[in-house]
Amino acid sequence: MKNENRKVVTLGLVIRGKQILLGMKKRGFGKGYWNGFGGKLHENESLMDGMRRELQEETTLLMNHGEKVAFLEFFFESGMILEGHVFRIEDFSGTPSETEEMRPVWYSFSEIPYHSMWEDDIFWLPHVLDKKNVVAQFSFSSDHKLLGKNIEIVPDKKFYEICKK
Ligand code: 6OG
Repeated sequence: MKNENRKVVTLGLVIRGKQILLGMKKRGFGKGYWNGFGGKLHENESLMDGMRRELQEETTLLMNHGEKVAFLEFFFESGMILEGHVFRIEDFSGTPSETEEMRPVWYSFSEIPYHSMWEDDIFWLPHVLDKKNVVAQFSFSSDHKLLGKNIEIVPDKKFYEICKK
């Protein structure tokens, strides 16, 4: 049975050498946090198409190729579950521009502003930047405090099997 509380979201990490493009979220869920780019899928949209659309809407960049690198589940006290599909995007065209939703800024890997990001990020993002695949679950209170976590670094083959499902 389809769980109406479960929503599928994309999260794109745009990477250029040892720098990552983060966006300051200007409105909506996660406002005031630096994050990757992405959002909920439209009906009948594939993950890849949703990722491409959100990246363009939020930064004006065109994604030429993206690789799935993490599968994250966020459980909220309200009962809402976000299923996050994380993409590493190194092949893109254009120059990032500020949009209504996001203000994009390049950060070097050593200067990522974890103190102004969702609390889960520090537990999985460093692994992904280190080219590992991550499968993780995080639970959050209604005021967005991290309550619990389970993080697994998964070898390529097993990750591929998980992603195929
Ligand atoms: P819209 O509501 O803008 O999509 N997102 C999270 N990202 C991280 N790193 N941690 C979380 O911890 C998150 N919860 C949501 C997924 C929301 C965007 O925010 C991401 C989407 O890219 C709870 O459609």
